[in-house]
Amino acid sequence: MSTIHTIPAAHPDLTLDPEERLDRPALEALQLERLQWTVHHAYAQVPLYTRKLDEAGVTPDDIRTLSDIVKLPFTTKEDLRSTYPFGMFAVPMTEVRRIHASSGTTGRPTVVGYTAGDLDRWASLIARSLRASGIRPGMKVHNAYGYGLFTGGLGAHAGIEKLGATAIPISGGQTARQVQLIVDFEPDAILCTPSYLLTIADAMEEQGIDPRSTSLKVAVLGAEPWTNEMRLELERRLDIDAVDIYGLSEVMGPGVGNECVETKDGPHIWEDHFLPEIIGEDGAPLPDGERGELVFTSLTKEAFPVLRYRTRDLTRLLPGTARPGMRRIEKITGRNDDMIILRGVNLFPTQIEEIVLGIETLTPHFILELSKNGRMDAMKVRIERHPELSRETCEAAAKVLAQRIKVHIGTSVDVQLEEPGALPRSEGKYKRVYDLR
Ligand code: DLL
Repeated sequence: MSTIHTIPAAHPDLTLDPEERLDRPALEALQLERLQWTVHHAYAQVPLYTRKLDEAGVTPDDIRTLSDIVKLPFTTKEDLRSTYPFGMFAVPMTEVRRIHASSGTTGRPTVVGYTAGDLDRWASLIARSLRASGIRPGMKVHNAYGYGLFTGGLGAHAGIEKLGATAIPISGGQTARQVQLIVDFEPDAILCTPSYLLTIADAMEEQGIDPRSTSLKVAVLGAEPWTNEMRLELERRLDIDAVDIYGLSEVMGPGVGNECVETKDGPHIWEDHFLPEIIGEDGAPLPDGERGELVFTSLTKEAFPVLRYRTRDLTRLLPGTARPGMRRIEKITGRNDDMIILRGVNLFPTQIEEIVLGIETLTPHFILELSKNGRMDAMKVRIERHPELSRETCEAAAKVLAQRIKVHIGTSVDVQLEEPGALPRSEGKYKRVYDLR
């Protein structure tokens, strides 16, 4: 690699990776070198990429600058499914040290693989992410992401150890036990989905433990969309810093990007390993700052390189702040797949979350039910009433919710109050929407 031009560290007390201090020109030079390697590697080793590039009339040598990336065809979830299980692997199976798979709620799971080098880079990126979140060597980390084929548990685990922190590999579920171990082991940090942290906080209260009184100082939350309102709610209830970790199995797993605790302004993408783009609905690239679908090209992956993978996550690219050389994404509040179209109005569940959390007399426990009312689509917000407030206060709060949804989103919904504890609790990725149509 050419000379590293470093920019001053935002926080001189932190030992950052040298790449985290690269200025934009140096980072882009590194990206180009790695992009060219990746395209050659994918084209030579993965028949689907050979075919797609041939069909598009592009050869790896056509990638001379970073902007040449637009010449490459997109890769979709369907492409990955069509090669199930191992057709996208770019190294012999004997070189694959680990396999993960996406949940596959809609069809076949997507299977991904990692070489020893991939696993090492992944662990380093998790270590970088945890450090950006405020976790330091020597701290104890309660890892409640699910262990198994899901990338969350084992992915985060390796990074905790790599950082020099202590991993507590509890995995997801058994909430009462989670609370017990938080009390007994006194971890400094917790890793889980934001909805599961809410479940844990409730369970603490049920056991008579003040969630603000525990040893926890930091939560590194991701794997599902969540809002800044939810961040404030969790920070207030648990007296912690809540930081956003982003990633997806197809591109690596957790740690594709992470927020910095000092700014909490959306995940910085670790651009030395992943090249992000934003595209419009027609697939045309959009400039930084404009909202659209996030697309990634991996830059260092050996076993499972991806070229212009369409994530279906909606966000925009913003300039770096705490790591000035690396761009950020705006906090992801929706996926293409989550969008609800209700009588011509597009809405995302996180928009409802934002409104719910803005009304103090409501609880954050709600689900959305979609049904048909004659030929019209209808949506019901089922929300648990506040256990300590009177019926009248809760009913008034439900009315305010319906009004605010009407004003801010532009659609009428029914709000139905439920008894405390009536709705399912999260144990990982929360299922918020029930489509009964
Ligand atoms: O959820 C990887 C992960 C594990 C990320 C633990 C963070 C923490 P998948 O199961 O493949 O991988 O799901 C990926 O989850 O495309 C987003 O839609 C969503 N997602 C992940 N992180 C965030 C986040 C893991 N921080 C899909 N904010 C992605 C919003 C997120 N959505």
